[in-house]
Amino acid sequence: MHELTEAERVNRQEERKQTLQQMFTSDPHRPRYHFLPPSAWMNDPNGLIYWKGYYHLFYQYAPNDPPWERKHWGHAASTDLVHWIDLPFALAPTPGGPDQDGCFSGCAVNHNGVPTLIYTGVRGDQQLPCLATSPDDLITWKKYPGNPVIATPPQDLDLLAFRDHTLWKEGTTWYQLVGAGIKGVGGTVLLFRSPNLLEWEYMYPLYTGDRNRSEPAWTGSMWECPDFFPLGDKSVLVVSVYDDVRFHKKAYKGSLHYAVAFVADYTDRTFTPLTQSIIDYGGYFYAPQTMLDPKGRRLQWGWLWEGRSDEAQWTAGWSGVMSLPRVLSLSGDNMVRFEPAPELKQLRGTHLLMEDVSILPTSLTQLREIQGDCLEIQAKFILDEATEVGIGVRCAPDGAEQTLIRYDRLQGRLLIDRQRSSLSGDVERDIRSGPLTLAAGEALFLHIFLDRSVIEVFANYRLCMSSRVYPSRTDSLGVGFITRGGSSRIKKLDVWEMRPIISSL
Ligand code: DQQ
Repeated sequence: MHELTEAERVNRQEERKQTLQQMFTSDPHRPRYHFLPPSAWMNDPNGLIYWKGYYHLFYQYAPNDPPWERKHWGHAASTDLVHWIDLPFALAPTPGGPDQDGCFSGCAVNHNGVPTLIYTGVRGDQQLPCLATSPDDLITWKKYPGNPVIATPPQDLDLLAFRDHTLWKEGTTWYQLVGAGIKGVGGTVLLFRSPNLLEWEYMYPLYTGDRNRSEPAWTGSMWECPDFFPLGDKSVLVVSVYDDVRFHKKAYKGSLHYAVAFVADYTDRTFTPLTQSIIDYGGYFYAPQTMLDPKGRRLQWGWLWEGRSDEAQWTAGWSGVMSLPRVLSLSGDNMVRFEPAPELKQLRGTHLLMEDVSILPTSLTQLREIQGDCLEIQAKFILDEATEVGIGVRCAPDGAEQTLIRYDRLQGRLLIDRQRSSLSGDVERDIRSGPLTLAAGEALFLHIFLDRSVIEVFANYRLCMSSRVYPSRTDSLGVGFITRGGSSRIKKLDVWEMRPIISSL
């Protein structure tokens, strides 16, 4: 076969886009109000920044045909955090350059009025920080000819990996953390400083984990995607935990990979953690990054990966969803709290409100008034004598398919039970859980976003669980309730049908 000319290549891409557009219209699992790229593979959010009236969301993107390997930076912008405009990709690997095999994750800053990215350039086994600037308000990017801006990882450490970046400024000095892992010790973040973002001096590991601790305190062998930011009167370091021994290519699944937040005192470039917690216990939320917006809010997005086989993803023509934006705050006990951005309310359509609903300990009771696969649900439960309460979503009328979001009061855990989420054998179906202890007299408040194959749960705004489900039946649309060990009540229930956001192809 002859090499494709540029015109043939563009033509072929256009045809492929049209085919995909038709497929996506009838794809029952493709989310309708979460951000997704036009097609193909997406992973980490990158370079989040507010610039001249727009929220800019860059993301790891493999726009070509499967196996979706060479990472680009995709780009979208929004004025309201809900509707996104797809923009041309921001970075692509440069043949022969230090990023010829991939433009991996990184961040964006405003450097004296110049939008500037630091990202990981990949060439063979080498992964090093590279810089790019935009002359036109973030639409096109020029790579610094002297890339990489750090020529080698620190030589005095026996490192497993060295990639991904977070930047901040103190006075006139820029600081950078690079994600890494010290062999036999654990994940670490390496501190560098620079007067100009181009010349960097290595300082020391700002903080290092211990790979030998067990879950949920386990923090793995290597830390990806560090994010370091002030929150309240503390500083927060978020890292994505990765393990070399247990890691293999298809292992971005399950509890082996999660993001951890350390809330800390940070003074004189010394980091003293006060608390450590897992950001999302659902098993699908990874590589989060935050940005500060003009309202002073700390907003976070994460990558929600798929819970089905590579083949199923390739057949679908897309993989990976961006989480909804979460607003972060700090609780009195130095834990991070998460709430969905209030801007999402504009997507609410038909509304069902019910008060003082009694739930009896029978089988799943489904609502007759509302159903759907794109819903927002808020439920305030009074447990009374029940030991367990829960909400079922994506339920078939006969219950053959159902996904349960259950609270087990005796264990003090919230569970997403996907054992019957699909009749298809080709998808992940298990139970994931996270800790949630209610104080005496505290109600259970579940705020759930269902978007076809995506479920994001905020429990009392202090525990998040995100999951993926792929029901096979077109009538798996029901919403229901369960209670066990005794009856319970829902003091207030709100359910909204959610409108789609239209993303161009
Ligand atoms: N994915 C990126 C890396 C990062 C990992 C490559 C986390 O930069 O370490 O797409 O998902």
